[in-house]
Amino acid sequence: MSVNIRINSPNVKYTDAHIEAKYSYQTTSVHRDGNQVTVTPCTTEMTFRTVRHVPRLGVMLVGWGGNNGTTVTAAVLANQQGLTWKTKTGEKKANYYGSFLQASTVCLGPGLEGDVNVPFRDLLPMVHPNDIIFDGWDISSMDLGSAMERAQVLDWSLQEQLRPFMSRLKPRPSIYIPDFIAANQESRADNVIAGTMAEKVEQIRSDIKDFKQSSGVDKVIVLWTANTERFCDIIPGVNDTAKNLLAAIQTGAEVSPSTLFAVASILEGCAYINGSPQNSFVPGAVELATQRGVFIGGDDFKSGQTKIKSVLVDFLVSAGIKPTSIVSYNHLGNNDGKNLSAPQQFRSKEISKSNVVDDMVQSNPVLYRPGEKPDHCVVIKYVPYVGDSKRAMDEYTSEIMMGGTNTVALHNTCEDSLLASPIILDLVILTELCQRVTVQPQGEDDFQSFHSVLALLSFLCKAPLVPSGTPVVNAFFRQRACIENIMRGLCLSVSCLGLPPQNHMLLEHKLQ
Ligand code: NAI
Ligand code: DG6
Repeated sequence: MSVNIRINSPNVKYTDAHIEAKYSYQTTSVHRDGNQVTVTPCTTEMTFRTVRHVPRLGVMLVGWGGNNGTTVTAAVLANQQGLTWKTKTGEKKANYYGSFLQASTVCLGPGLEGDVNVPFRDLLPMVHPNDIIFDGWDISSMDLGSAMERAQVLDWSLQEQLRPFMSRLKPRPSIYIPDFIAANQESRADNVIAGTMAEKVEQIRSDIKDFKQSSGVDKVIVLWTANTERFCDIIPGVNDTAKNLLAAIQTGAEVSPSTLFAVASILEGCAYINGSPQNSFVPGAVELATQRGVFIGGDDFKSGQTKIKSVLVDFLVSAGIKPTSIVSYNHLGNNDGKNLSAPQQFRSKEISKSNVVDDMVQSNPVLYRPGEKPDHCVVIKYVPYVGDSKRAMDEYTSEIMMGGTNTVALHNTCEDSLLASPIILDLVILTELCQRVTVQPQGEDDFQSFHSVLALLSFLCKAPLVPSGTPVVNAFFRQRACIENIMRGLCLSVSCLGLPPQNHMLLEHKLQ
């Protein structure tokens, strides 16, 4: 059941078309001169405007026939139909657990009977996942009913109910350049677009147009959940600027499939999100998105081990404990694990899994000297038998008081695709919401959008893509607070909703 929130404040205005919230953005400017630190509070007045009309959203998945692609599509169909199914532990009902928008709450403040918590999804008008229409591409031609069976993620009795609907869905042919993914994927590639690189991009653009027209959706977001590619080199003259990248596509120079999809989406005005670790967003792609005012976001879904890491290391460092070694071991047996068993594709994943503690470490010069970092080792092994049920084992060793050692060991077993699917939904729904938000700083005539590089998605990504020169935040609760406070302002009146950020001071309970 959804909750209807209306803000009772002169700072928030509701019109038929918009919610407008006046917001006082309070920050501090800090100047350091040797041991002297001067902190100056600053307030910037601004108006947030959110379009209230929620469009019909179409999502095109690259890698639609994979474990994530089939699982997220099946989950939405099951939720739409309110399906239930029997398992050996009892009856289960379709839900959206794991989606912070659908299944987590925000505290609005104290009511007569204690704190009032509402679902995140009810803060502002947002697309409901049940209303998303899916389409997509895959280099494997298998229909989604059979691909769901191949994935071995969902319970069999649920698959039986979904198969008639899933089997009607067929991935469009895709761009296959064998050099970018593991050689062990070749046998899947029976559904590929022929022609030159430029023709392939044109085909993807025409697929987007076709989907938009045939489905009747108002807007389309494209999301890469296909195999992890190897990193590509940043080559001056090839992919360093938008102009060079577009020229390289015409001449057939080396451009990865994921970058070709990014270019096609941007040229169609569709936001593009990268759920895998590779550097699809070469500088030329970022420039193209910025020039065209199209959102891009990524990289690599932050679903399990890394999510815990972005909580645990923040906890240790914030508690004044010094992590000195982090060893993260994984084994899994799905097709993602098979692809990652090749060295270059593993290297892409290793990079995105390894940089996630940097901001937390750098925030504490009491514990770490400049440039000092914990040892950080990431291992991934392919073990077919365990399928999508990934095992992640982590050992965190830290220095505590007076030379003591504190070791924390974790073991996590979980269906990887059931963690990634709700993140896919959050990514596209949050991106769509951001497309309806504009901000007018006081004294300026125009409302402006968020930056094309949509850093707000960082919470959902292992290696957050941020505008050049801006800080990367990995710490989980800082990332979540960023989204929550912007949404509170948008609607409540200190950010999007116009409400002040949640400060957790509870002073009303602490005074005589
Ligand atoms: P999967 O291997 O089951 O699915 C990938 C699909 O992409 C396959 O069906 C494959 O045929 C297809 N494909 C490969 N190249 C393609 C191309 N150029 N165009 C269209 N389709 C193409 O993998 P899964 O488990 O669905 O994961 C997908 C991606 O998400 C992987 O890169 C993985 O590393 C990443 N990821 C997964 C997480 C999870 O928890 N499941 C978390 C973080 C990232
Ligand atoms: C092995 O770790 C396979 C990977 O695709 C991961 O399962 C995926 O990136 C999720 O990683 P994490 O660290 O968020 O659990």
